[in-house]
Amino acid sequence: MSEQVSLKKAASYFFIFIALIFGVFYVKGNFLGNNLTNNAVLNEVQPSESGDVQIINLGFKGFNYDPEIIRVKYNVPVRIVVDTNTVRGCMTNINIPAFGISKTVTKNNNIIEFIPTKKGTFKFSCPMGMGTGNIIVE
Ligand SMILES: [Cu+2]
Repeated sequence: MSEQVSLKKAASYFFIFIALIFGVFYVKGNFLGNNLTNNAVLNEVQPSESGDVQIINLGFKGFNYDPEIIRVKYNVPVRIVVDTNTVRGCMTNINIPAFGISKTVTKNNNIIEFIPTKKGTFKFSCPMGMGTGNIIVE
């Protein structure tokens, strides 16, 4: 009987622990968001003269960004439209270091734009690297 009680206790401690971790990630995501709002504007680019834009819809699936691999054409503007209904918490802070991007998307500002001026495979991730993927520029 006492064993059952301590099991229940352990389970509830575990649950609180997990809830705290998620809470920290959520707060941290929002905190970073406030700091990076201004930077984000600098990262936005206009479509090329020909009007070509590569539109990628980015969501969240299986504990990671979906798609994890984004294939784009070299030198053609990329517009990543983030589904903030599924991408949440710290995952909303999206970093693409190779192209100088660190932006926290919100419901009303959920677009990341840049021109892939380098060919190769480049990482994108949330601040802690929980969510991560590759942008392949060809
Ligand atoms: Cu994260």
